[in-house]
Amino acid sequence: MFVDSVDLIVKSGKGGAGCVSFWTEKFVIKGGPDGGDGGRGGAIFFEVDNNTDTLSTLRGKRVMSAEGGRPGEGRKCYGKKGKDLVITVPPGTQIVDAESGELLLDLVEDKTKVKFLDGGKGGLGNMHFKSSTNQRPTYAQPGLPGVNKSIKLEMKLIADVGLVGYPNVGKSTLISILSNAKPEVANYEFTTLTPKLGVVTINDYSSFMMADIPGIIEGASDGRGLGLEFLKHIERTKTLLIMVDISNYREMNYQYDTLKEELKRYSDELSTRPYAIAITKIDTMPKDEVDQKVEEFIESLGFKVNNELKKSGLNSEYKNYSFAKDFGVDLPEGEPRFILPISSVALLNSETLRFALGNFVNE
Ligand SMILES: Nc1nc2c(ncn2[C@@H]2O[C@H](COP(=O)(O)OP(=O)(O)OP(=O)(O)O)[C@@H](O)[C@H]2O)c(=O)[nH]1
Ligand SMILES: [Mg+2]
Repeated sequence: MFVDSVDLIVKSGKGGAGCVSFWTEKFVIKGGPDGGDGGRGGAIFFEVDNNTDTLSTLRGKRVMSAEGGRPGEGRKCYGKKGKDLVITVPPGTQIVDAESGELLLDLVEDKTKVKFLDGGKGGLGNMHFKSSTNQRPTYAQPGLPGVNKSIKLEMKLIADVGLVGYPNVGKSTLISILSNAKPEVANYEFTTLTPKLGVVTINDYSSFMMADIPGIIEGASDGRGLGLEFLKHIERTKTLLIMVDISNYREMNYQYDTLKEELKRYSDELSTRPYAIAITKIDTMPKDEVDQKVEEFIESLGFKVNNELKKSGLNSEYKNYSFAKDFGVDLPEGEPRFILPISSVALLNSETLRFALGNFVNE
């Protein structure tokens, strides 16, 4: 199962107690105080590591504590500091206060290491309490307690492109031909139950991350299907590739409209995320029919097809419908970056899509 939320109690270490001790030596009758300080308790750190991709290693752990500091000793010896506890998490992990729900840390960048809880301070030994009125203090400070905190760790996927579409439209098939990911592909709905990341290589120097996400259906923002679980995952993708299936029993306009609607109902921010559209499975009908359907679809959305561009189409066999930005004009709000008919089985326009997405995410 894909673990994306874990409850934990973390405890930083208690400080070691200060020591009460007096100097003893042959011929020294009443030596002064020489009790050393206790060591500081271990702190709790979080560290982001790209090589972990789930929170599953933390699953089942209820409490994680750092070591306490050692008590001070005589002869002015300090107690040893408690060992820090470093908790490794994948990028995209948020640490939320379990009681208040407040967001405490948002860990995104690889290698980030943040101190979350300080260890308790060690107590001062009695050597600090000598004064003219009290030359033999029998008092030393206790160490301060560590801090306990109930937290919730939540992981959200980070990807450059998130694949958004109804179940069975070919999302997993697309990621399997463009990237190194090998997700399960099958001819039924909800094959994909957990998101998968894949690296799409453009050339030796450039690549981007694509996320295959479970299918979304109408009502997802109310929790239908995999619902909110799903929407939570795409929140962290930089761009969206909305995939509509030309051969599906659901009309293309219906698929597109509900997808946009669900995104919008989930959050305003998601609905304004830059996006492009892929029309999938165009191998299932003759080319003329594909062209006609695609053009009808585009016009029904109120986007203007530019005939010049339509023909040039990035040397693709099927037309690439590029929009205003290619002329250096600002993209009108809500307009897709491009609309590209594809087939992942017959490999139509799949390389065109690879490069078009590459340009898109690098903008
Ligand atoms: N003819 C044709 N079939 C395709 C194409 N892409 C995918 N399929 C088929 O469509 C079915 C569903 O493909 P998946 O890639 O599993 O679809 P999905 O969108 O990941 O589905 P869920 O994980 O259920 O949301 C499979 O039987 C695929 O072989 C395509 O370009 N052409
Ligand atoms: Mg799938």
